[in-house]
Amino acid sequence: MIPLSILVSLYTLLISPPALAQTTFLWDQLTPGKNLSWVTCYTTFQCARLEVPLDYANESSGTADLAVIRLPANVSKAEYRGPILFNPGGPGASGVDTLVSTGASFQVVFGSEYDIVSFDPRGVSYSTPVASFFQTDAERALWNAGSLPTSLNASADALPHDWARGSVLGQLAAQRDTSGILKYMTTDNVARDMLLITQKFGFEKTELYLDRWKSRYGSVLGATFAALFPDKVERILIDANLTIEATDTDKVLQTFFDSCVAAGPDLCAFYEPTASAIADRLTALTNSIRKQPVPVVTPTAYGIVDYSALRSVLFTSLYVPYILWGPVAQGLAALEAGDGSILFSITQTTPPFQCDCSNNSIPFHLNNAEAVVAIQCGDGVRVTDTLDELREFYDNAARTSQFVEFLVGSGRVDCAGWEVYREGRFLGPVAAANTSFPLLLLTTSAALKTLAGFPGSALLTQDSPGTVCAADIPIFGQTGGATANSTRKRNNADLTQEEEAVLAALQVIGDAVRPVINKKWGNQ
Ligand SMILES: *[C@@H]1O[C@H](CO)[C@@H](O)[C@H](O)[C@H]1NC(C)=O
Ligand SMILES: *[C@@H]1O[C@H](CO)[C@@H](O)[C@H](O)[C@H]1NC(C)=O
Ligand SMILES: *[C@@H]1O[C@H](CO)[C@@H](O)[C@H](O)[C@H]1NC(C)=O
Ligand SMILES: *[C@@H]1O[C@H](CO)[C@@H](O)[C@H](O)[C@H]1NC(C)=O
Ligand SMILES: *[C@@H]1O[C@H](CO)[C@@H](O)[C@H](O)[C@H]1NC(C)=O
Ligand SMILES: *[C@@H]1O[C@H](CO)[C@@H](O)[C@H](O)[C@H]1NC(C)=O
Ligand SMILES: *[C@@H]1O[C@H](CO)[C@@H](O)[C@H](O)[C@H]1NC(C)=O
Ligand SMILES: CC(=O)N[C@H]1CO[C@H](CO)[C@@H](O)[C@@H]1O
Repeated sequence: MIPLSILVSLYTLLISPPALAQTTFLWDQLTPGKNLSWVTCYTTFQCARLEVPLDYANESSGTADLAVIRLPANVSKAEYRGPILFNPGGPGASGVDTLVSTGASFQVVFGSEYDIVSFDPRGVSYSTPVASFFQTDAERALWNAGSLPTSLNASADALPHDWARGSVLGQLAAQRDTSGILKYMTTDNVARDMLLITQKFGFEKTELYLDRWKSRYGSVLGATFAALFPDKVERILIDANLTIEATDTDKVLQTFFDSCVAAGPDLCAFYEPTASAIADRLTALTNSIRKQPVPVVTPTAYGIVDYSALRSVLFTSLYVPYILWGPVAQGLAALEAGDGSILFSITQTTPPFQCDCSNNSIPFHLNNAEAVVAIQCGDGVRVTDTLDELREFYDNAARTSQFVEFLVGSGRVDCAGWEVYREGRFLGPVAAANTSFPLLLLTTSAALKTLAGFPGSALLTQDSPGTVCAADIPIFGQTGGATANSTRKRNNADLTQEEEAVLAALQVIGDAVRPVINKKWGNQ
């Protein structure tokens, strides 16, 4: 029997962490150890804290303690097939929080002969030490509030402003990194941790499965794992590397227009008889919103739909057409009529920050913002650009995409002030002479470069904007309203009961990780 552990990296622009997991288990009361000693947690799950070296190249560098969670297999020992490792992507998202809400569905999809396993990556959430640049939740919320949303084309000073904020954050991070965790949060170390977790289950080889949620980071993590440990790969399935490249965004937007025309006025609220008429209508609306933002006050929330908000909703929707294009079309039509509430509700999926000022205790759990920056900046080559150089970079990139305003921020502009880098971090090439089993990539876009790096791998393309096959469900097949609901009509006649159950479970998973866009970092 093939030992199997699978990495599932679900894409999120950012995962909105289920509130449930924060309150119901006290991780700090678990004793970390070099083995996985499980205790019951979150009712049906088991939790353990695993000690890992901060620096795998230097055992005296100290340790980090990973929060590891599993939904145990429910079969006899003979039928047991090992762990399936799930990484929630981001980077910076909590695997624990995500698994608590999706574990049961994963087990339906993969089968109860597997342990469904996840973990908070080093520096993230319940793993300690935690990456944190702020001393209180209120301090963090105030900083983040100043950075939303983030079109670098919103005004002439948007880019310099973003650059300056990145510089503040970079200095803050360096100054407040008392635990020294930051430079060890790189993706190569996360890959090493995944292998160690697999080994602690008594398995040597890993099967990686990266889910269809277009995770640029998931793809990076999976490919890094394969490049570092080609002989530890049982199989890797990278499902839909939908890194939307600069040049792709314009094509995907065109598909939005084309699909809207094809769907007709009943299903697409922003319908016009031709794609170019829709494009013109959108341009007119965008120009009008730039001049005059729309205030929104609902019984539960309030805010502004301005140029940045409109552009970021559009941009985000390019990644998840099936979920957001219906509501976005409705939102655009309503916005034209002066009602910003639908578009606002798409951006505002989490409740506003409420300060419990009586007790600002650390360590922080919701440190996603810090984790994203630490991993994203720390992974890369040091950015030494001056503001003039960044502007030039932006202008060049603008020639390839009309959404460059969201594409060059993270990783380039935001990292220009980052100071904490680890010598010897993995900088590629993301390739391996021969993995111990071919990679399988399910994708809608050019993953060909990756394939070229891994001889013998295979590519399976599936429908989505930009490719050839027919969709099994129309993008505008469902007018879901502002609340995304991926329960969609399919031609289910041929499905068995078991297939129906798997489909339903996949929809639960998809809904749990659908993107939220009212956060500063990670929208790439
Ligand atoms: C961890 O598990 C291994 C293998 O079961 C065992 O040999 C070792 O003693 C354990 N270590 C600790 C610290 O419990
Ligand atoms: C290993 O880590 C220790 C503790 O941080 C440090 O003192 C030592 O210089 C490191 N060794 C190497 C070879 O980097
Ligand atoms: C994902 O696609 C991008 C762009 O086509 C490519 O650069 C990257 O290597 C791909 N990664 C994987 C893991 O397929
Ligand atoms: C603050 O919260 C921490 C952790 O939840 C708790 O241990 C501590 O007792 C609380 N302090 C006060 C003053 O409530
Ligand atoms: C910025 O916005 C203006 C007005 O909407 C638009 O014409 C221009 O193409 C945008 N430029 C970039 C680089 O995004
Ligand atoms: C790649 O690895 C497989 C299995 O380990 C082996 O059978 C094959 O000969 C290798 N191919 C190359 C080109 O090294
Ligand atoms: C989604 O839509 C389906 C069918 O319209 C409905 O039965 C279901 O309750 C909805 N789910 C949510 C979470 O709104
Ligand atoms: C083999 C095994 O572990 N079976 C268990 C699966 O789950 C049911 C319900 O929780 C238990 O009753 C079985 O013992």
